[in-house]
Amino acid sequence: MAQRSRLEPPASLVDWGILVSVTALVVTGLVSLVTGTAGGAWLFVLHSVGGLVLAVLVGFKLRRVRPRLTRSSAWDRGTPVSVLLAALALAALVTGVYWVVAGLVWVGPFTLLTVHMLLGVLVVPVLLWHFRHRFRWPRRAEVEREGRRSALQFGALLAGGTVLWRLQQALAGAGRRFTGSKAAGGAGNGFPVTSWVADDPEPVDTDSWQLSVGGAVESPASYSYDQLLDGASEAQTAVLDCTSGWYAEREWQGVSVGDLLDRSTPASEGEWVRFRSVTGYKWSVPVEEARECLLATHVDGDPLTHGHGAPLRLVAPGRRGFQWVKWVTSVEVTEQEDLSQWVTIFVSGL
Ligand SMILES: Nc1nc2c(c(=O)[nH]1)N[C@H]1C(S)=C(S)[C@@H](COP(=O)(O)O)O[C@H]1N2
Ligand SMILES: [Mo]
Repeated sequence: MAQRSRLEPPASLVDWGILVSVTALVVTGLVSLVTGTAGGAWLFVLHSVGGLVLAVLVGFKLRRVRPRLTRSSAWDRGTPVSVLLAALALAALVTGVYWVVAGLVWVGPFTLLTVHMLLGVLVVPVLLWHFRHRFRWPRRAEVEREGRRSALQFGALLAGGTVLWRLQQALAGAGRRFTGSKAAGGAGNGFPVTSWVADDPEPVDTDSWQLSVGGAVESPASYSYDQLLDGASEAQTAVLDCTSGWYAEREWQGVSVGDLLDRSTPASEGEWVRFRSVTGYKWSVPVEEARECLLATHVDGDPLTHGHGAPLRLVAPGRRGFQWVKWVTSVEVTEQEDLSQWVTIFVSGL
């Protein structure tokens, strides 16, 4: 067996360290997708530091299991699963680190960050499958004998990861938001057109299109594009920050959702506002927050292009891009949050 370095915890604790860091990475990674305000910046830091810690632990682990992998006589039924898991985890780590260093890299229609996300999510079922073959509780004797020393080793790893993260911030952090997103496009409509999965409708005919305001309101209403433009116009500067890793700070012009709601008088039990696209794509926002949102017809003074959601798109400051519904055709006040939105965003347009 290879000599263990001073910084290396015993085998079973390396494995448990890997489990803890993978769990932290999956949870922070997923929650970061719905985090758009600076109060959640620590999540992104934790995710970066966790990734660096995992890289070191995986290094220890690979060194340990290499003899078992390279000798075919040592293979068993669990080995292919282990190899698949190692490949996925390494690919997730490499894409994550490369994303941090290189920024907006496109892989066909996807950004490298989206690829990283898919790899990271795939790790979960393969890890559970790996457990069916290899799961073991930590050996008690090992914990008693080396627990204190291991705690120090894990502490050193965390500290090392944090220093590396600070260094990376100083070297490659410029031009990035706390979400890691990089600025894309210059002004106006010049930023990437993105749909979450399959939404790609025909251009909406502005002459026949209508916006309906309904649900739990006293006076439902319906507006043509011209009627909307005639109403009170409002402008807001806000950042569209897509979870695929880019952002666009723009001035958006359109109608205030608060004004629209006032004109229809929401019922007192209305707690949520659901914005629905012509494609079925939808998202709900608490009514007080929705009042501060904008339904934009224009960006930087230019009419929205079709790809960006013409004739009307939601501008929801502090929320991630996927919640900025494009091609909006209905605004409904509801009593409850519409949780089916989590399915709809994946299947609308299919
Ligand atoms: N109807 C609809 N709205 C949508 C989407 C979609 O797929 N369908 N994609 C969302 C995503 S993931 C992002 S990042 C933004 C992108 O807006 P853009 O294409 O104008 O850049 O729109 C959001 N609104
Ligand atoms: Mo997005």
